[in-house]
Amino acid sequence: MSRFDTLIINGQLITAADRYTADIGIKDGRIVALGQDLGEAEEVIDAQGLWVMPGGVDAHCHLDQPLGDGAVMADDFESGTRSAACGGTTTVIPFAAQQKGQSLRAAVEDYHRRSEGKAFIDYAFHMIVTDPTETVLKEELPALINEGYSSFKIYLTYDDLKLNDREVLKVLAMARREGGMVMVHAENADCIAYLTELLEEQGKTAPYYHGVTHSSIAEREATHRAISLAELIDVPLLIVHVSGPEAIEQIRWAQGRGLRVYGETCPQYLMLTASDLDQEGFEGAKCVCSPPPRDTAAQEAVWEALENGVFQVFSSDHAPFRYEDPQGKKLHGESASFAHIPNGIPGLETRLPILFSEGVIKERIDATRFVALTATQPAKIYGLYPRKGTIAIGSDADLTLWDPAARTTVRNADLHHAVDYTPYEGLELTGKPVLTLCRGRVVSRDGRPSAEPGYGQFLKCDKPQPARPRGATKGF
Ligand code: DUC
Ligand code: ZN
Ligand code: ZN
Repeated sequence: MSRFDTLIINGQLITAADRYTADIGIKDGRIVALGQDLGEAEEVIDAQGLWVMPGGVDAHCHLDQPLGDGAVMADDFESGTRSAACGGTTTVIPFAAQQKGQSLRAAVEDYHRRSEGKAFIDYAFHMIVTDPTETVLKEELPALINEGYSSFKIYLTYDDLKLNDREVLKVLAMARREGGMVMVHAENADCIAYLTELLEEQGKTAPYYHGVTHSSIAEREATHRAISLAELIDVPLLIVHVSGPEAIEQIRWAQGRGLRVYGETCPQYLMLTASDLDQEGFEGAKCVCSPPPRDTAAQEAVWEALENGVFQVFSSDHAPFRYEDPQGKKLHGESASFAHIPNGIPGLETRLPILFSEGVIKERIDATRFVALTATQPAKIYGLYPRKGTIAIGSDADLTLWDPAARTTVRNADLHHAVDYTPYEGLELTGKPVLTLCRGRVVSRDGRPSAEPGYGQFLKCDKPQPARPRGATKGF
C-alpha cells in the first residue's frame, strides 16, 4: 500500500505566511507530509506552474434561510455549496436564523434538516439572534456556543431582526462570559426609516434610492455605537460587510486604541457603485444589498483597508434572489418601492477569482494576504483553525490549485448557483482555480463540480481565541 492517497507535486505553496515550492502528501483526507521526494501515492497530481493555496473559507453567506416575508432564497445547500466549490471554496459558514418568538435551538435544528446530505463541501453554522429572551441568553446560547456554534450575528437594522441597545448589551455580556464571536450588521434603523419615508412621499421609489436611504452616515453611526457597546462590556466584535471609509475609520480608530474589533468586507464593495443601482427600469434591483455599494472613492478606501490590515475577513455575503421571480427580486412587482426589494446579491463562486484577479494580479495585495483574508483569518476568527484555512501537517487537505495566468470572463451561464444573474457579467479576470480538493477529494475541476451532494460534512467550531476579552477590569 502507498504511503499516501494523493501527492501534489511541484506546486508553489502559498499560505498566509509563506511561499515555497514543496510536495504535499495526503492520507485519509489530511495533510500528512510536506517536503520533497515524498515517495509513492495512489494518485499524483502535478501542480507544475500552479499556485497551491488553502481552500477558501467563505465565512458569510446565506443559503436556504427562511425569511418569513414570502421571499425565497434561490440557493439551498446543494446549489450553494456546488457553486462555492467551483470557485475554489471548501468551507462555508451560512446562518441558522432565529425568527422572533422562536427558540434558537429550534432554528439550529431546522437548519440541520435543511443542510443534511446536501453539501458538496464542509460547512459550519453561525446563528442569527433576533430574540434574546432570558431563556436564549441564559440557557440556549451558552449551550449552543459550547456545542460548536460559537459565533452569531446580530442586527441593528431590519424591523424583523434588529435589537435595541439594551438587548445588544445583554447579548455582548453573554458572549463575553461564554467566549462566542459576535458579528454585527451595523446600520442605523431609524435613519433608514426616516429617509425612506421622506423619499417615498416624494415618489422617489426606484432601486437607486435604496442606496440613498442606506446612507454611509447611518452605517458609520451604527458601527461606532456597536464598538462603544462592545468596549463597555469588554468583548471582541466583528463588523460585517463594511462598505466604505466612514465605517472603516471607526474600526481603525477602535483598533488603534487596542480594542479587539475586527472587520469584514465583500466583493460588491470593490466592484460595484451606486450607479449599478441606477439602471433602466427595475434592473438596479439586482444590486440592491445592505449596506449598498457606494462610489469609487469608497472602493479605494476598501482596498486600502484590505491591504493595511483593518479588515481581517473577505466574504461573499452571498444572498441569492432570482431577478425574474415573484419570490425573488420581483416579490412585490417591478413598480414596488426600493424598500420592498429583497436585499442581497450572489457571489459565492466569484468571491475568490475577483479578489485574486483584482487584488493579487493587479498587485494591490500580495498572495499571502489573499490567503489570510479568504481562508486563514476567517478560520481563526470562527474557531475552525488549524483544521481549516491553512496548509500544514494535520490540517484537512482543503486545497485549491490556481492557474495564475488563465483568463476568463464571468458569465452567469457558467456559474453553478441557482440565481439567474450575476452582477459581474462580462467582467474579465486573470487567474482561476483549476482544481479544488476538500479533505483530499477533488470537489471541482476546471470550474465544474466533481463531487456529489452529501460529501460535505458539518463542522463544529471551537470557541475562537480572537473572541477572548482583553480582560479589562470592570466595576460591574
Ligand atoms: N444584507 C444583509 O444584511 N444580509 C443579506 C444580504 C444583504 O444585502
Ligand atoms: Zn447583514
Ligand atoms: Zn449577510
